[in-house]
Amino acid sequence: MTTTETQNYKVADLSLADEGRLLIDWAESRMPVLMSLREKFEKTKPLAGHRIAGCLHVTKETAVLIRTLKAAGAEVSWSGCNPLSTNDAVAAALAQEDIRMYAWYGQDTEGFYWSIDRTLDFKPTMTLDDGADLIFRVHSHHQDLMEGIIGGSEETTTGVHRLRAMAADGKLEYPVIAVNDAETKWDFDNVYGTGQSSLDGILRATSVLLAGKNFVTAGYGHCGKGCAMRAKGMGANVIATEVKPTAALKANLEGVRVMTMDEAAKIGDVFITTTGMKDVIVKHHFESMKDGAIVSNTGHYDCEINIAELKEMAVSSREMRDNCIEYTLSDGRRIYVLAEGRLVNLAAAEGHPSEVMDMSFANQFQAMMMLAREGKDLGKGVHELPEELDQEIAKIKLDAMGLGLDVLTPEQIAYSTDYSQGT
Ligand code: 3DD
Repeated sequence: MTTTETQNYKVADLSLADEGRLLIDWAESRMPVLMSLREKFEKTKPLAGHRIAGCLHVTKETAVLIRTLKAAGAEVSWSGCNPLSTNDAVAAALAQEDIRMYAWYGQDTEGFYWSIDRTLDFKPTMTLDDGADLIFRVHSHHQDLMEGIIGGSEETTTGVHRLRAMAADGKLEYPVIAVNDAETKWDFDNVYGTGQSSLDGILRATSVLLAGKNFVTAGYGHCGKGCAMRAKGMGANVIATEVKPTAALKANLEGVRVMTMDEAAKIGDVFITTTGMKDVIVKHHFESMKDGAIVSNTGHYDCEINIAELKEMAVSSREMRDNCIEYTLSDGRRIYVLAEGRLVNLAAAEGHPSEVMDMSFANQFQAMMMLAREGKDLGKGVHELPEELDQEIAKIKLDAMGLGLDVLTPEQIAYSTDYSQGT
């Protein structure tokens, strides 16, 4: 693949920039919270003097976050956090907007880490991550930059889990804000975003009818629940597999059948893994699957479906459609893998809708502001955003949606702390 490269960017094709600008305009028209933050801070530029290195899926929504960080005064460099999630038109548009952009769809492993390294050339003062690959790269290959870094942020569940493990091991050398743990992120992005975008990816890659199909979600956490909810809405018979008793119980009480993956493998038509765990669908599951079974993943890394074992079992394979490879087994059964087992919502579609990323990225913006204000006072480790921020973000969203809120009267406020009034 030929790319367009200068010292300050490497993208697939700069001539796609016009298309990228249209996509970003579309996203901006549906992200009122971020746009209100941009309007609020573009004059005072509180992030002036800061250099933010980002490693997060390069989508039309991420472009709105990047533009907002820049409008608030920051210098920004960026790489994609997954080899298959970069929208090349958006990357091209950002490369023309004085953003140090190193991202292109279909990167190999070398290109992926080369891109991360380039984003560090301007010696960032803050890092912004989705999956902790950037923070981990700084710790493993660029310790010399640590002194100049005030702190970082982390977008996703898997990344926060990884950073908490690093901190527990005493290996996390600077403060990181867990954006994923903000309610206006996880309870919207992970549920409604993942639910809609994962089905979007499955349908773009297969165009199968979901109604009547046995739809198996491995995991019934926020993401799995979102996928189950949306599949149910499309008329699928939803099945959940779990390792956590309370999650399995919730699935059952919400009308989702619960069984082991060994059992689900025999009857499933469409599978999606949402667990963040490795080897969730493996060889003996493929051996049980029906002819025509479709497997996909929406977890951050591509470790949940053991494709290497499927490749060993298959006697042949062929690419049926974009992001859809057919593996034929020795007895003639065919199994379809979507997006090479990578996150199907971003690799085969456009990720979550702008409306929900609006709140996730408002939290990212506020995390950068918090680091600029008090990062030096935050100790090493994983930190949370202040809870009141959630209500602030949700209120801006509601206002933009024209949805009214009731307000507690003084008497009600007094009542809420008056323990003397019983039945
Ligand atoms: N993620 C999903 N859709 C996205 C989009 N449209 N732009 C950027 C990132 C996007 C990933 C996030 O959901 C992140 O919150 C995660 O992985 O948890």
